[in-house]
Amino acid sequence: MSNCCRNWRRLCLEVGKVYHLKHFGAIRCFILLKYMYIHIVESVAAAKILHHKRHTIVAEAERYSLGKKLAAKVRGTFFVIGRLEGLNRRKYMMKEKIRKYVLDLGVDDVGFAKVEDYHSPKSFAIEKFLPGAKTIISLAFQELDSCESPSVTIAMNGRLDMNYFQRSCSYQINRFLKREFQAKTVDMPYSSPMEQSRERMGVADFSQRHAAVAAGLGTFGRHNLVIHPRFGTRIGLAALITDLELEPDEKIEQDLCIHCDLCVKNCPGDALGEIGKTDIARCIKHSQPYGLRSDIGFWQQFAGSSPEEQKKMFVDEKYWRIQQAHSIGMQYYCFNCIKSCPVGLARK
Ligand code: B12
Ligand code: SF4
Ligand code: SF4
Repeated sequence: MSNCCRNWRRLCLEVGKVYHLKHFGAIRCFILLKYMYIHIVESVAAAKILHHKRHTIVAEAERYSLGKKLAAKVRGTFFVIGRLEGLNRRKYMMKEKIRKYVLDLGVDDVGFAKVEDYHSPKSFAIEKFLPGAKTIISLAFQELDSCESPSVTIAMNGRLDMNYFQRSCSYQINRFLKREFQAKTVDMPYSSPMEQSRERMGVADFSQRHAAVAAGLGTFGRHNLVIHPRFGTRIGLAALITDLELEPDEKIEQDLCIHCDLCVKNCPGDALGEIGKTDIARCIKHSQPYGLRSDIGFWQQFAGSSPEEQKKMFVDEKYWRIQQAHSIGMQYYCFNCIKSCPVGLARK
């Protein structure tokens, strides 16, 4: 063990609040940033900074007491150090094991929320999906740069890649939770399937956005999408619901939207005029021009057409686009509110 590592450990013991360093080996330390990311600092330089700032840490740590957690601030970075004992510690370690598994799969971020903290006005109750559910595990996947391609084919293809990956991750995480903790878990749909009924009219059974916000993965932006503090709007969301009781992550309090209104200005359908509401009909016209509405319109027109006109309709590109949208299960033609949002771009 290097001196630096020993110093770091001693420092932590003196602060008296770190119990889980050994899980990360020499000179790695367990750090949660302000937004509750896990950062594992592996560099000697980082450990040295901590060592030299020892008194600052103690002083700052006293200042940033957050209930059961303790925060220390060094050079603008918050270190949140858990004081964990007994059951809490076991829950915490279980959560960290899950977090590690999830991030190792290549998921970009993961957050945990108590079922009671999920409040979505139009969603079904969580009990409907899994009786006895305790925790929502929300996953964030970075959109590929494909979403910014001038070619809509490429943008759609990139989204499909992300969707396949997300499905595979959800499946593997579900299996892992069963294998490791004998947990009952269900995967929540990324988009479809959703209950098809007159009452619901295209509202999903479960809101991925509200789950992500509850799990501390981001906040709602002016465009009504979730903004992640690192990846901005360029994220897709997925979630699992489990009967495991896990420590929830803290919600992000800061408003991550910088209110530049670029999303509003670049919306071709003028669907974001009203704050806190997406005009769905206006959005769909541009984002899903070959979705269900268009399909119904096609067949209505077909029914009222002569045999000659019907033949022509089948060789029209509109029909081919409708068919393609259905067969690939991906109908989005507009990504403007995602790609015009500047939050998170500075890190690229
Ligand atoms: C159906 C659907 C659509 C429909 C209708 C959306 C709708 N109902 O608002 C249409 C076709 C319009 C659509 C468009 C888009 N969608 Co869409 N959509 C969905 C889907 C499948 C279900 C949405 C839903 O019914 N939610 C459930 C109900 C219960 O939510 P809700 O209560 O109606 O919530 C709305 C309001 O109450 C309001 N709201 C509630 N609380 C608060 C609080 C604050 C502070 C604010 C500001 C607003 C707000 O915000 C919500 C949006 O209007 C979700 C996936 C999912 N299952 O969640 C993806 C999803 C929301 N879509 C997504 C995306 C990216 C898009 C598009 C950019 C298209 C694209 N190219 O991908 C556009 C963006 C439109 C926009 N700016 O809002 C992503 C969002 C990712 C993110 N970063 O947040 C999701 C989560 C898919 C995913 N799994 O990643 N979508
Ligand atoms: S997807 Fe396109 S049409 Fe829909 S809200 Fe976003 S920018 Fe507007
Ligand atoms: S484009 Fe600007 S106003 Fe719109 S969500 Fe992003 S930061 Fe907020």
